[in-house]
Amino acid sequence: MALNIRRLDSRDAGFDATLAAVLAFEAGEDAAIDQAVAGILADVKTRGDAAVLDYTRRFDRLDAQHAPNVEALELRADELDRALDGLEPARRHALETAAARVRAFHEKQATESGTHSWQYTEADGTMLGQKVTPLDRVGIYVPGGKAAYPSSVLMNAIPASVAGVREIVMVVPTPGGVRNDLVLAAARLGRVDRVFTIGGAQAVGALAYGTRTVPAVDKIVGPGNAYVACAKRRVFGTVGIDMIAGPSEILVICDGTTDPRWVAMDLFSQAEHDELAQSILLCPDAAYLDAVQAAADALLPTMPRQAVIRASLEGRGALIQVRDMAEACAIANRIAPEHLEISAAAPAQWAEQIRHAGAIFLGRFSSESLGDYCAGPNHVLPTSRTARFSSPLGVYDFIKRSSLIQVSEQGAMTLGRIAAELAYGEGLQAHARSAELRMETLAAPDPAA
Ligand code: HSO
Ligand code: ZN
Repeated sequence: MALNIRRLDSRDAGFDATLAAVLAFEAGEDAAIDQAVAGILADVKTRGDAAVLDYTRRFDRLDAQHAPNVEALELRADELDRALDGLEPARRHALETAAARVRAFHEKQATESGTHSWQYTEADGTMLGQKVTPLDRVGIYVPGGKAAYPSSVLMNAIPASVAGVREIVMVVPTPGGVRNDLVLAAARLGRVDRVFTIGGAQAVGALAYGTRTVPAVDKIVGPGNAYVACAKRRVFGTVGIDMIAGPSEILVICDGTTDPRWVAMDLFSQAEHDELAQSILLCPDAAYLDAVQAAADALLPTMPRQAVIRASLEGRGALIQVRDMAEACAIANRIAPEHLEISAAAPAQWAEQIRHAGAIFLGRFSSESLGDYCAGPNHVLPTSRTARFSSPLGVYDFIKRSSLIQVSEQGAMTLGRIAAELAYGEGLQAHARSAELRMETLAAPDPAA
């Protein structure tokens, strides 16, 4: 059956409203999930290991023999080594190459300003600056089951490791006791320090509050199901969190000269993640949109995940005819997609016009899937139009800054006068006097002189 993908034309009256409706996405907070998560978190906070053990046995179907205590749920370093050594050689080579490329990109990112300390000294000797410190301890959540992506382990662990985080703790549920060796091998290559086979809201709680066995971390990153997302929202403030990612998105802008099968498959590649994923194509050429539709129809039956792809493309996908490439760029800025492919002969001139996108793929050979695995940049990207104000996960998410202020005697006189004046204006006497006491001492004649 042909794919029934929505076809739009930017010249049509009502296009703006239609586009807004296609883009609309409500994360939909579920009150029942929120209540369940609140209970689990409170229980982990008060009962610690005992609660983590109870929920893990229940939700991951483990008996007392396999999960006698939380200590037994921690993997030893040699178990990660064995997972890596046991991989089929081509798989292992691919994972190692991906890890090396992702590390190289993030090492380059770490040389940027913003990830380094700096300071300057004013004429009167006052020094001001910024001191950068990596986080002490980070928790990485890795989903279990079919959504367990080894590539995501690399993408979360490597920037933390490059940033200099002292300890990286990973949690991954093993429902029924089944381990994913590719995930464990990725943890090894990502230089994860400790791995606990726990998951769900109870794992988020354990990382946020700490238990006898699981150390409390300073920030929790990584994707998860609705329970995990809800738990991360709830522990935010006690710990830092990364973004709460929405479904994957791809926007392709094409000048109409790329092989339509390539573009159809690129749309499929994000559609296959999730029924709610969003794949959109913008092109000035109506005949080309027809060709992509035909290619998609021909290719769909060959896809193991065709049901997911169909649901995504028919529910949230669109093939949109635009006036020209410049208009395509303007619409792309409105969509602010997670991934943008500029599949065109001269991509740079169009990329210049893009202001909002998580990752921009230039030229027809830059398929988004290469970015997902091994190009080097991070694949954890802002979704649901948040690229308007946020950035890919990076080294900068695993450091923080402290301000440095060292005031000279001369500075204490000039700054003291300004501070005291403003403090009296705010009615804060102690602030004013704190500055003035120093000024008075400095202004008094030196008895030794
Ligand atoms: N495209 C996903 C990441 C991913 N793709 C993992 C494959 N594996 C992020 O939007
Ligand atoms: Zn992907």
